[in-house]
Amino acid sequence: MTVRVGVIGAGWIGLEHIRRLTDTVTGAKVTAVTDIDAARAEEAAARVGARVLADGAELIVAEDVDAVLVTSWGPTHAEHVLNAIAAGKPVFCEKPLATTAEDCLRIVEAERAHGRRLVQVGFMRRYDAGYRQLKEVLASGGIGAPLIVHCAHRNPTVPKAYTSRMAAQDTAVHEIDVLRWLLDDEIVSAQVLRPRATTNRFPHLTDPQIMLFETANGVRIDLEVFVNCQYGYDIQCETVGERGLVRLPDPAAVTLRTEGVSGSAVLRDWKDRFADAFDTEFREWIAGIAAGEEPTGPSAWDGYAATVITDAAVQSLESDSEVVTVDMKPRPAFYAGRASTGGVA
Ligand code: NAD
Ligand code: ISE
Repeated sequence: MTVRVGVIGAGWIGLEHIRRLTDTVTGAKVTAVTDIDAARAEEAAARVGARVLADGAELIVAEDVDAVLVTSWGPTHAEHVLNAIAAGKPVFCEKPLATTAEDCLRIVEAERAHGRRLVQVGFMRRYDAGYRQLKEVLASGGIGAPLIVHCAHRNPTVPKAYTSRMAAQDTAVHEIDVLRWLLDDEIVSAQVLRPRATTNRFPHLTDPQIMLFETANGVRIDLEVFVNCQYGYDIQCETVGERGLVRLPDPAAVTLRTEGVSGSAVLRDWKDRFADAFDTEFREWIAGIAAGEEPTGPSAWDGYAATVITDAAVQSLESDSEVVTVDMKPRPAFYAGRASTGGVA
């Protein structure tokens, strides 16, 4: 069966995923595209022989659309995801699921009322080979109970429109999701500290930030978010357990010795760092739909949890580094009994 996908939002990541679904993932075909920028939609659709539809609402109910991909701006996600659930179609939504906890809960409630999982959120790190190895070590008890996690999320630079809140909402949200999954534990509090600021930042931006999280089991997480670090795109994650530690591998790269220096290049871009993870994420999503199965990737509940935790981090940043308790509703049994593991138990 070929899964016919309709894409809402033909911007940067929309185009990447259209290319991925067309060239890399077998069993998928992009049949419809919409964008509020009509020229973008026309161009994206023409490349893959899809048709252009007027808006998300029309695309979601189209007869030649089996599954929906939402890659529009964050504040528009909730409307499209709710429409897809109403139409009973699987929907893959790039992060964030929605920009408010209330909208995330509306999606959770709509999906529960539907009675079957339809929603998957684009937290692609669960599909990264290195994170999957980390997960296997932790789940097998290879280092004993995890106690402390040290992380860093560094980008060479960000555009001027990037705000201090986005360090949590746009950037740290990936660690928040992947750590909940890696540790199989819930984050219960957040605190954001402001170290000395880089002189390479824009005047409006608090950069770097140190985010401290605590989990229900008492694991302490420190995460450095530094989005103008200049030197490259660098993702670090090290978990210290009772009997050892396990560290996320750097992407494979040759070692170069030249001009008196030995070393390897650091990637510049998250698109390259997680390209394989995005491919795997879409292969698994499409294969599941083709087999008539519920999605196994990050769920609407995971999307809700990530939004509530990033809200707590933003509140801490904006309240002079208070420790903020995460105000999360209890997880409904509907999600407890369903996979949201990205394929790894
Ligand atoms: P972008 O601005 O390049 O593209 C968004 C596109 O959506 C634009 O073409 C815009 O015209 C269109 N659009 C906006 N509202 C629309 C609507 N209601 N209907 C149809 N089209 C609409 O942004 P982007 O960088 O591609 O990001 C899009 C989403 O993907 C964001 O939510 C972002 O957080 C997420 N994202 C995820 C990752 C990741 O690592 N998983 C990386 C980048 C972006
Ligand atoms: C971007 O929006 C992403 O989602 C990337 O994965 C992340 O690494 C980057 O910091 C964000 O700005």
